[in-house]
Amino acid sequence: MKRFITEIIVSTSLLLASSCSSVTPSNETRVSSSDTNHTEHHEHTAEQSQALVITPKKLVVNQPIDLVINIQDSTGKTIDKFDTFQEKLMHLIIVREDLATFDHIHPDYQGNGSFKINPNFSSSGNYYLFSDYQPAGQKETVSLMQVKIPGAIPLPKNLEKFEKNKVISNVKVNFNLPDKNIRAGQEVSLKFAIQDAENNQSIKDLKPYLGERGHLVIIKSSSPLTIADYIHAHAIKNSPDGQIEFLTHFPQPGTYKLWMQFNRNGKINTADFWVNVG
Ligand SMILES: [Cu+2]
Repeated sequence: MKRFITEIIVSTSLLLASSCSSVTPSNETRVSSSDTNHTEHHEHTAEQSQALVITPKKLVVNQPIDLVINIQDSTGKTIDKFDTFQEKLMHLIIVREDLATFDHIHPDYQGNGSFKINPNFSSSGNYYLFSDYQPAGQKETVSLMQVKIPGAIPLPKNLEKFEKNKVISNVKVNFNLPDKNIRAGQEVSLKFAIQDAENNQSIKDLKPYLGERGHLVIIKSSSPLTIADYIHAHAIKNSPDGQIEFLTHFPQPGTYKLWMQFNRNGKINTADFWVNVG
């Protein structure tokens, strides 16, 4: 274990409880300033948990890196029992700070509050790890961790486009916004129509992915990223065939990136989009 050091320790809040956590000292002002639209969901609990990521000393690009995530309560005591939700014990979203990269992985539970992953970071930069888990008998919790991969940060290849149609693995995803002007705090329905890219026929044989028709992760473009920037929307049951629909709200004005994932013939596809929220 000598080669492991604790890279960064970050505390957490319960999901949607965006203002009751401190992240790293440098993040504190952001966190406390971003809670206005969350008050209706706000829940405090004494049993806050935190996630620590343990990394090797040497972090290099384009090589699988062994990371250990330890879950503890606010006093540092190990939390070792978790409830399964959406078919897994932990859902982990890894993004680079500029939201140019996205990974959704399910860490292996080793017991004793410890999860293991082996991600590959394709470039230098600051990466944020949003871990989503449910301590036994408690609520779904999101913990934020950070890993810095040293080295030169590549310039963005091209500016992001606000396209509403993407073709992924021969599947065309059409993103239908309810309104051109989305407002912060309003409930909005986000619809994704799924078509065969060759004949534009609606695809009606999507398989469930983690128990739902699709999964949608939304993160507000911010620096640094905080837990308050993370939204995990759930698909609506019984939406029409060939369509994946989510009900959510954007807490604050800003620019958000959306990653919508779905299962076609056993392959998970990810379509990403940007939206402006006023
Ligand atoms: Cu997941």
